[in-house]
Amino acid sequence: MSSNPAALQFDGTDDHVEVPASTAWSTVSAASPLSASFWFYPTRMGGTGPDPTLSTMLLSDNTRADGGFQLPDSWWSEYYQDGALVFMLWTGGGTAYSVYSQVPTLTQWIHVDGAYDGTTQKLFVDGQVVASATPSVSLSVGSRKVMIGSGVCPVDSNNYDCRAGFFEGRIDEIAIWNVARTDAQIAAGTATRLQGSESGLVAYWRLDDGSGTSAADSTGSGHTRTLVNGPSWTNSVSPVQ
Ligand SMILES: [Ca+2]
Repeated sequence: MSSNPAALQFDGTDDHVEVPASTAWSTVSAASPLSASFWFYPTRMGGTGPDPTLSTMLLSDNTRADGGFQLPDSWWSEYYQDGALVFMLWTGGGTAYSVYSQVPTLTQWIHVDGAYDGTTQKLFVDGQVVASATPSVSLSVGSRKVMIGSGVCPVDSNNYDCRAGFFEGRIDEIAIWNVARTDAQIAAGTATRLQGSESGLVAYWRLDDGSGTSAADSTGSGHTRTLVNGPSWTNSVSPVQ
């Protein structure tokens, strides 16, 4: 078997992936840093649905459905129709902290990593810092799903549990960490396959399954993902070794 036999292809119409809610990635603060990384291969800028200007690639979602909470509490990365790549932290009170960079390149694998250590929020492209800011952010409300390849949209003011902003292209090798990885670790790791047992790695989807409608979490933590509306398996994969 190839060292990286498969990735997922999204049609930009309705394909996405959902991971059941977990507290593993729902607290982000100085005491609980966040880093989330993946490879993406866009074939269109922007998305579809209520807001066609953007597509969401990785989202820890606030559906606002739990206990009537209206505190937005999420983080995500988006790809806009103008080629802007964004890593955002959305806090209670409706404040969104974003760092972004222009990545207007289609049909090419791009590695993205968003990290927040409680002090500095950084966006990395291909292992290098391309944008940073120093917001004071603390996110911690309940547990959250993770969505891959779509964002959310409002059903009503208390419920954002619908899907929009679908990504068109390929995604591979998604990792979520609850430790502050250093710039050097991120720079060194973009093309290196993780073991799954690294300290602080809370979820890791290699997307190597290659068939079926679910994808395994290689950390052993059991965050199995469900493919919705038919993302397809492809052997056109990211360059991890
Ligand atoms: Ca893969």
